[in-house]
This record gives sequence, C-alpha cells and structure tokens, in this order.
Amino acid sequence: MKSYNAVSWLLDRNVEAGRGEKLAYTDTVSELTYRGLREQTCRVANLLRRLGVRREERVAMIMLDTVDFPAVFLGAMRAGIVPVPLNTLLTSEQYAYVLADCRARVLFVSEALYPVVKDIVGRMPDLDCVVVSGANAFGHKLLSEELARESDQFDTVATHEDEPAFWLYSSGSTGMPKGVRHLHGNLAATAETYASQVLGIRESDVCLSAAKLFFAYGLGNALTFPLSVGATTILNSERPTPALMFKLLNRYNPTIFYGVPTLFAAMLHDESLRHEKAGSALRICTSAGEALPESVGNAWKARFGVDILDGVGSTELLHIFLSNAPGDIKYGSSGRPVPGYQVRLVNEAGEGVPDGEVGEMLVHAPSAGEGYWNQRHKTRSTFEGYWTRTGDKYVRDAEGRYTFCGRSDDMFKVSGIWVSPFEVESALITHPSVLEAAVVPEADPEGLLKPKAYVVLRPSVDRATLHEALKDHVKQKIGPWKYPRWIEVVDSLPKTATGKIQRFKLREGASQ
Ligand code: 3SK
Repeated sequence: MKSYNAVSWLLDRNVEAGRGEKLAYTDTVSELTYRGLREQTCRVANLLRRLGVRREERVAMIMLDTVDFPAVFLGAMRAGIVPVPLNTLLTSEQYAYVLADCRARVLFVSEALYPVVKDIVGRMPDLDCVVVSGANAFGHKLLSEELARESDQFDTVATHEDEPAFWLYSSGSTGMPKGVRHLHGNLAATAETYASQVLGIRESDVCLSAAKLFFAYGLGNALTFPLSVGATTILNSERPTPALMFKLLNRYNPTIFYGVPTLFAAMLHDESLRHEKAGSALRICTSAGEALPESVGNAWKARFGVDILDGVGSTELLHIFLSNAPGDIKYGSSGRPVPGYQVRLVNEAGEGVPDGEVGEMLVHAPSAGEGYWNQRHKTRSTFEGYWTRTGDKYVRDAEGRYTFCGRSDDMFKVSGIWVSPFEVESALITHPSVLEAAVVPEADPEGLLKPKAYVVLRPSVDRATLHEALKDHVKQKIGPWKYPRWIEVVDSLPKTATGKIQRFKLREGASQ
C-alpha cells in the first residue's frame, strides 16, 4: 500500500522546492521559516516518541494561535500520532469530558490557558503528561525546554492517505461535542479544491484568519491552504476584536483575510473605527460560520473595494463545500458547490426537491471525516456513505445558487406554513436599529407557535417605538404571518465557537 503522510505534502515539499528560508509563520512575537517549522515538527515528533506515545494514539492541544500550534499539530502527525486541537474557550468540565473521550496521552496547553485545566489534569485516566507552551511550566514540562533536547531530524512515519491524522470536535448546535476523525488525505483534498480553485491561493499570498486554528475553518485558512502553496501566515493569539483586526491588516498587509459575519459587521459599524483602512494588499476576504447578510457584503465592498466570498463548510467535511467565487458573487446567497464537491437537496422522504423548494443539503465531499469517535448511531445518520448530511436547509435557484434557510431542527410551522428563523432574522437585521437577531418559536396563550425574536441593538437606538417598528418592518419585508410576536432586547446572542447562533439555548428559555 502506497504510504502518504500529510506533513510531507504540506511542509517538507516547500523545503525541497527551495522555500526553506521563506517565512511560514509569524505570531507577532516569534517567526518560523519553512525550514524552521520543519525542524520544530521533527523535534515535536521525537519528544512524543520519548514520552512513549505510539502511532494512532491521541494528544490533545489547548493552544492559542502562536508558532507553537503548527509545530505541535504537524509534529504529532509526522510521528503518526493524532493531534486533537480543542476549542480554547471551553470550561474545565468540558475539557474533562473531551480529554476522557479522546483518551489523550499528552496535553499541550498554552500557559495562559493552564488555569482552566489545572484542577482536572490529575484525574484524567489516560493522561501521562502535560507540556506547557510559554514561559511557566506550573510543575509540568516546558515545551521550549523539551524541544531544545530533541534532534531536528525525524524519519516521517509512513502513514496512509486513509489513516486518521487528526480529530476535530464538532460542537454542533446541540448536545455534547463529538470527535470527528479526519484522515491524512483530507487536508490536501481541501487545498486542491476550495483553496486552489476558489481562492486561487498562491505562493505570494499573506494570510490572516480571524478564526482560530482549532476551528476547521481556521485550520484550513491558516495552516492547510498557505502551507499547500508555500505562502506566509500571520497568527494572532488574542481575541479578534475589530480594532485589533484593523491593526493587523495595516501592519502586515495580508492579501487574504478570512473572517466571520459578526466580525465584518462589527468592523463596519464601530464608529470609532470608521476611518480605518483594510491594508494595501488585500485581494480577497472570505466568510463562513453563518450566512453573510447581503447588507454586510455590500457595505464591505463599498468601503474597502474588496469582495467577501461567503461560503459554507462544516467540521465534518473539514472546510468549505459551497461558496461564492471571485467574479461570481451574489450577496445573500451561499453560492455554488466548490469544484470537487457535489450537493443535493432532499425532502423528508429523501427525494430530491426541485429548484425553488426547500430541502436538506447532502454533500459528497473528498474531505469528509471518517465518522464520529465512539458514536455509531450518529456516525451512520450523518456519514451515510456517498453523501454526508449537513442538517442545513437550503433552496436552489434556477441559476444553481444556494440560499440558506436554517438548520433542519430550527424550522417551525406557523399556521401550517414553514417559517425559517433565518429568513426572519435576515429581515430584522435590515432594520437600521438591529445589529444581530435570533428567532425561535414561542407558544402563544392558545399553545400555537409563533416567532419570537431576540435582538442586539446598535448603539443609541430610541427604544420607545422600536417593537412596533420592527414588527412592521418584518411584515413588509417577508410576509405578515412571519413577524415576531415578541421581541426581547439582549446584549449578545448565544453562539457556537464557529459563530453559529445556538437557537436551542434560546428555545430552552422560551415557554414552548
Ligand atoms: O461553519 C462553517 O461554515 C465552516 C466553514 C469551514 C470549516 C468549518 C466550518 C464549520
């Protein structure tokens, strides 16, 4: 059987092609050239061997976006060991659940995040060792000291294209996180499709991703895609605030900026940042996580002269499978299938639906995960074979573009007619007072479901006549039965780490 290790393809190829001295990463404090990154990954692989970790065993990563992240992630894979990057915003108990679930043998943790895990690491049955990235080891091992003891040479393990390479936990919009097993071949599958054929990524690109590396979206943006062509990536370990993003755009002049809708909207609407520019070299922006409102896409293009390519992906499929493309953009739509991916919309009986009718989206993807760890039932109902179920409802127009209608489990009927919360939310945010909105069903006194809206307002909104104004606005935009009967003003909306609204949390608060 032909061997294939994704690290040889992603990283070593660059050094062999003469890009050894080129900058692969800067995290604003440290820098790593392609050669430097290769050497660090060899040291990580040797360290894991010394610690007794064997091929196919898991090592967890609770790591900020610094140059240590790609070194640990790729170093583990080089040794045939499976890195499991975790969301850096979880609670101690959530970490305890995931560390036990994946049976991590070693935990790599950034110094700043150690306090969250300090009380649980001692009770993890499979965890032998904690390695801290930073200056303080807290009585454990310090990554920099451990790597200094290791050789920068390592015989890359001859893994297989279909061998598990890394796991990503899918937070989903409900339930406990599930470990998606991704294969060595899946990284190149996203680079050769979306990155190459939609983004047209090239060696001269400089990439900046607001989404962190532990997300599937961020991992593609800031690791797979730039390494696949020998480009340079700016890493940011801090929270991606609008002000910080403008600072990084102007300091590093990236050519590709990968964001999310909430961030683009906040960068546009922050009054104190209204004179900021988006860097001189920007050629394209991307958006994922939730559908990009048409108004945000248009306003961004008008102000900065650069398009945002809105796309849709999932942790299960590793990256974006449906996207707008340069020269083929329709704001408000999620675009067309990425070359190499096939998409199908089906009704509840599993039959294909015609254009103009809402159906659940199934995707055939070269980058699909192998399944969920230890979850046979959920694996079978999601990874159905040729097709993977996304749980998203879409409609296709006559030109072959897809528009998001909501999650399958978020839709509800009002007076016998399906209502898409997303459609009502999209109408609400076109009102000048509304920054963000989430809609869920709520029972009226007769026990019949009607839309209820939670809204985040823009600064200095006059609230006196707001409720009636918003109701009228929605009625006029999308039809009288869809307007929210109740409107609650909130400071923020509950969201998954990838920016998807967690309507189930709002539904739990509503009296259905
Ligand atoms: O949420 C998305 O659209 C997404 C995009 C790329 C990779 C992963 C995800 C969840």
